[in-house]
Amino acid sequence: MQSAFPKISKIKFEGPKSKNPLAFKHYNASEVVAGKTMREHLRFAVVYWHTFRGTGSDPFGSGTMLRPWDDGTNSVANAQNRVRAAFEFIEKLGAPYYCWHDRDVAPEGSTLAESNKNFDAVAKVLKEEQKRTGIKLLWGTANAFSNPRYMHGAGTSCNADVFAYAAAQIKKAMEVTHELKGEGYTFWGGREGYMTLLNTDMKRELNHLAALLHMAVAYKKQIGFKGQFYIEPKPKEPTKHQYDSDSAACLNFLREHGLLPHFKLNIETNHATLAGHTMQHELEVAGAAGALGSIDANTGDELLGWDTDQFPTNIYLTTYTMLSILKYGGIKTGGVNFDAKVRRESFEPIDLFHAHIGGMDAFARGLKIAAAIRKDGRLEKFVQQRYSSWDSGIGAKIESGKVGFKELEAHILAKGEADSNSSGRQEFLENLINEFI
Ligand code: XUL
Ligand code: CO
Repeated sequence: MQSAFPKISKIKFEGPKSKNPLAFKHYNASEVVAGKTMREHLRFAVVYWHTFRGTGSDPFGSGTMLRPWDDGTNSVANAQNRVRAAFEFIEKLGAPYYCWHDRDVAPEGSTLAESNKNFDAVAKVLKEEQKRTGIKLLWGTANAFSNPRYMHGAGTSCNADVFAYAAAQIKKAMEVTHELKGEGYTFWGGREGYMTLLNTDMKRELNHLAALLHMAVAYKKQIGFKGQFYIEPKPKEPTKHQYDSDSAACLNFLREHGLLPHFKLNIETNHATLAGHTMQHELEVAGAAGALGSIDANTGDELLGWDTDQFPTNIYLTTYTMLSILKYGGIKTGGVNFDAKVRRESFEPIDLFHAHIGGMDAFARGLKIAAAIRKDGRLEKFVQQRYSSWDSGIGAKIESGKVGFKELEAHILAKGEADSNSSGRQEFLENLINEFI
């Protein structure tokens, strides 16, 4: 196959002074920050769906993307060629990982058997290319939302046969993930939610979703797949209400159904903001529960209320993201996965490079800044000090469960009034962050 990106060579680190749009200014894979290389900290991944299957279509117009390596057909041969173009891109970019949905990489057939056959034929090329380049699969997933059969949901469909189809599809996607030595497997409940409660038996749907995930846990054990399972929160779009709406809702669902030991969360920025939260809020909720697994790195647009999946370039966003990630011990099994797409107007192949280079540099800066803030220690010390009333005296007694209402009443009756409060110093702390940006 001809080169898909003939004019572009391997993207190098040239440092902050470089004016080369095809060079990293901050992401220096081998540079050590806070005890690990940037490559090890960030574990960047390229998504197959937006980057190699995104057409640029929107509800008002058709595709715009120029992808010379793609013949536009739904053939297996075209899908196999596309794999080679994808690996050329990921290799030139220098990202160590990629992620896919089953239906991104291989065309869906007219029967499940035909789809599985197509998938195997493309997986063979994925395996060859992984071997040739050393690029690894961060996670795989099944697209159980695009096909019209999933109109009412997959695991939460009112149609039991559709549930069975989803199970069969997930089974195959897990097998291929395992075969390609994937390091994880993600569940995003694309249509696991409702459009109206008038036609919905929510309790039954949630129980079915839990049953599907339990089956996946059991099958994982059967085939000896050791990768991490992730569940990806999103509050709405395509449905009005998705059951996996945010970190807290996912954790509650997993806990209620005895699934928590088997899952971590894959937190996506634009999903966090759609849920009315910040990315950092979602990371903290997951981190506090020991369930921070991976991130889908992107950003929304302040003025648009939907999942615009833009590449992250905001240094505050990446700094706060990395502050929380470092606080919880860094990314372990997951990665920084660019679930992001170039704008419809950015239709040339080179735009894919600009987008990813920008995202990787923004995260490298976020990492360096967050590490510097942690090394400086003032922020952490401030927070420790803020809670110091809990380190001894009555606070320590409450935390250790040694006192109840009666003892606390006696404590306050003896004092007459609580000790005075200290300022929260939000502005001081915001200025402190700005010292590092
Ligand atoms: C959709 C989304 C998905 C998941 C994988 O908003 O984020 O692409 O990441 O299914
Ligand atoms: Co995502």
